[in-house]
Amino acid sequence: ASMSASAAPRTAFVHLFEWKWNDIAIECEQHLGPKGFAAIQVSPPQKSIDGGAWWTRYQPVSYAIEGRSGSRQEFASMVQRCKAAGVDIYADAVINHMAAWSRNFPEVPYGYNDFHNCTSEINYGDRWQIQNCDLSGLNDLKTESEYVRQKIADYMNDLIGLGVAGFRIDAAKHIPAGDIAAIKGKLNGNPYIFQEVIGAPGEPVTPGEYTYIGDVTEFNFERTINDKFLNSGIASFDGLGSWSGWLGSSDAVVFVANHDDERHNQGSTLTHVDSGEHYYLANIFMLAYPYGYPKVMSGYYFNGNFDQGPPSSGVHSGNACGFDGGGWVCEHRWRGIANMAGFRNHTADQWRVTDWWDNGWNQIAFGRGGLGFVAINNQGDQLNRSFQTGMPDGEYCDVVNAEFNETNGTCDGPTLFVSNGQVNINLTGYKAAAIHVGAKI
Ligand code: LM2
Ligand code: CA
Repeated sequence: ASMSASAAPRTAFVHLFEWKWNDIAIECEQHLGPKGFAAIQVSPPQKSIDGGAWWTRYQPVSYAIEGRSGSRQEFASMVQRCKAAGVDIYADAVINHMAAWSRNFPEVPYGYNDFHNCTSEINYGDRWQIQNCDLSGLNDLKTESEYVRQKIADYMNDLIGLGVAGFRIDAAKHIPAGDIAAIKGKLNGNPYIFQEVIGAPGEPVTPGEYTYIGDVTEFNFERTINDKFLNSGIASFDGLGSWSGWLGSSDAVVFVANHDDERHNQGSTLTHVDSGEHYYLANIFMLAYPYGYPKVMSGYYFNGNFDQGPPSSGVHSGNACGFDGGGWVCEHRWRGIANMAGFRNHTADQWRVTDWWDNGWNQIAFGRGGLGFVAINNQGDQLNRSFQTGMPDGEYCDVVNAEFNETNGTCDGPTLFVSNGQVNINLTGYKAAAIHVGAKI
């Protein structure tokens, strides 16, 4: 991606779940580009079964680029407008399966022999079943076949031709790593790839099998961030990144919630629905901490109906974000989340934690090698103390609680002073503060 006003790399991306292509284009220009986000994961762009539920998009019927989010032309225009704003597009590639109807998709075409024929319920203790049987009744493609691989690659190359920079490989655990590698070998250019592999204790197919192809989702992060923010205390994040059983930082895509778990795993996933300030603070933590490539979930309200599709009109076409009274949650625009993308970009050169402090429970603070400093108070008590930051002395905009104007170097809200490397931070319950060298007054 190109550089923002201040030349910093881009290090975080957003899932604009079910957003329309035209709305995404505007969002790139007005928000995501200026805030320094690297990319957007967009909903599956291929033609799907009809119906109002969100999950129809995970039931492909052909590889034509058309559907609820808009036309092929609108998709192409979005990709170009986002690119011009410095934001890449990652397409969600549903390539393990087709829709749950008869094994016949004339528009591709795929016929009976292009599919496996195991229709029994998957036993997750059995590698062969995980990768060859129908996932939730969805027709499982013979990804070992040269013909199927070429059809999938043709689809992905079509997207690459429209300017798509990367892919989420949906249900990657259900595709042998070697098959994904073979498909990748047919792709034009060198797209970014991250694979959705839900690691689980005792299962034979592991996330680590896929890292030689591209990045992999690290579900330990999602589970652990939930447990620590809600139960065991965020002080115990000390050392994250060196824990055994986790992917290496440079292989991991991390997230507080994803579109599945915010619906189906409330209670073991922090969500906008039921986690209140913990969800916000967890996103700030994810963006501050040097582990993995973070993805911010940005969805819509669904009022207890887990199947509910998106609002019929988008944020820029008749609806609005929740904080403006609309149906879209717009987490990526919550100030502390939006501005922590800049924090991560401006601290990327110091990929380490320094000056870690915690109170043994739910208050933490840490630095990023003198380029930034963050404090997170995940309990009701006040946090008021002085911290060593290693940062140059001066006045900084608190980017969780104020907007920094890069053009004229001003801050429209609270600032923090670093003096002799020390900063005093005073937070009431469930608040955070952060400063970085890109927002120095
Ligand atoms: C994924 N990752 O591996 C996606 O993140 C997830 O959202 C997809 O499931 C899944 N894999 C398949 O691509 C969703 C949704 C399911 C839904 C499927 C297919 O979570 O509930 O299944 O998409 O649309 C639906 C019904 C299910 C039914 C199935 C087939 O909910 O009850 O199973 O369709 O008709 C008989
Ligand atoms: Ca499969």
